[in-house]
Amino acid sequence: MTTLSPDIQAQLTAQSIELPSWAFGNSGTRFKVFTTPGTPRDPYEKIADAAQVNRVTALAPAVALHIPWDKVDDYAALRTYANDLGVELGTINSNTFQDDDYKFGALTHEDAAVRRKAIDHHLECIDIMDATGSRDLKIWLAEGSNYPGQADLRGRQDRLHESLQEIYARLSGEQRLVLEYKFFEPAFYHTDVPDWGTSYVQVSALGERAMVCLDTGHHAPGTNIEFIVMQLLRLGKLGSFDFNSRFYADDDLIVGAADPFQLFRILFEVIRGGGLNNPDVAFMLDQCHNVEKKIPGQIRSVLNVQEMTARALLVDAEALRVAQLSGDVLAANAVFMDAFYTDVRPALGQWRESRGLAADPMAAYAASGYQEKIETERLGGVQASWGA
Ligand code: LRH
Ligand code: MN
Ligand code: MN
Repeated sequence: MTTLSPDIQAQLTAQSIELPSWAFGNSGTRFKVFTTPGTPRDPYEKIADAAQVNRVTALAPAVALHIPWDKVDDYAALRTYANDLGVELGTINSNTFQDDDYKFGALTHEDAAVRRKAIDHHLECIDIMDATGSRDLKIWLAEGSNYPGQADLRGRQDRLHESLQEIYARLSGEQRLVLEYKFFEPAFYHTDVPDWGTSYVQVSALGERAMVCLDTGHHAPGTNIEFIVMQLLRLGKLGSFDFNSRFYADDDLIVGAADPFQLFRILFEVIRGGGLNNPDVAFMLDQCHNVEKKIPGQIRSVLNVQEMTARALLVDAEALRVAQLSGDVLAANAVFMDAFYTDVRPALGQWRESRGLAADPMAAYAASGYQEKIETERLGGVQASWGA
C-alpha cells in the first residue's frame, strides 16, 4: 500500500473546500427540475446539510451563500447557527441574472438606473459579508449579447470598470472581490467577462484585494486549464476556484467525475505554484446534483478533490526535474503518470482513521440515518437556482 509521508499528511490535514449552499437545493436543466426527498426548505437547512459533509470528511468547514437565494432576516443569527454546527459562512455570491431589469446587462447596462440597482445589490452583499464574517464577494455576470452589432462591446468594458470600482471601494479590512469569467451562456455571441485575461485586466485595475475566480466548467472544450492556474498563481491573482466537471458545456457535475486526470493536472499546478493551503486561494465547489442525492454528492466531490490532491502530492518533484533538465520526455511523463495512477484510497482510509474519522465517509454518512431523517421530516424543499 502507498504510504503518505508526514509532510503529505500535514498538507492534506490543512486542506479545506468550501461548499455551495445551492448544491443542497433542488436543481435541474432547462427541461425539468426533479425534486429530491429531504431537500432543505431554507438556508438554515442547507447549512445543516453542509455540516454533515464536514462531519464525515473534516474537509469542508465553510458554506458559500448566494444572494438572494439565501436571503434571511438576520445574518448574524445564521452565522451563529452555522458556527454551532462547526462550519463558517464563506463566500457571498451576488446574483444579477434573474431580474427582468437585467435583460441587457447589469453592471454594464447602458442605463445608469439599472447600473445603480446592480451596484446597490453588490453593496448589500457587502453589508451581508460584514454580518456573516465572509471574506470574499464573488461576482459572476450573466452579461453579454447574442448578435453581432447588438451591443457596444467597448463601452460595456468601460462601464464594467466603473461599476466594479464603486463596489470595490466599499470593501473593508480583509474583504476581497473575486471576478468569475465564463465564455458563454446565457449570452452566446459575446460575454462581458469571457476569459481569465478580461477578468485579470478588470481586477488588476481595481487593486490588490481584487482577484480572479476560475470556474473549471467555464472554458471552451480542450482548454488547458492547468496552464491558466499556473499563470494566475504566478501573477498572484488566483483568488478562488469554482470546482465542478463537465462533459459538454457548464454541466456542473461532480468535480473529478468527467475527467479525473484534468483535476490531477490542475492540482499539480496548484501545488507547484504554492496555491495549496494558501489562504489567498479559496477552493470552492460550484455544482448541482440534479439526479443524485445531494449530501452524498457533495461528500463524493470533496473526496475526489482530496484523492487527486494526494496523488498530485505524490509526484516525485526531484525525479521530474531531473528528467525535464535532461530532456528525457518519456521519463518526465512517466514520473507524472506514476503518481496519477497511484491508488491512494487505502492510505487515505487509514489516515482518516488515525484522525478519528471513518475510513469511508460515504459509508459513514449512509449509516448515520441523517438522510432518512430529512426525507421524513422535510416536505416541500425549495429549488436551488435556475428558474427559482
Ligand atoms: C455561472 C455560475 C456562477 C453562479 C453559479 C450558480 O454559471 O458558475 O458561479 O453564481 O453558476
Ligand atoms: Mn461558478
Ligand atoms: Mn457555472
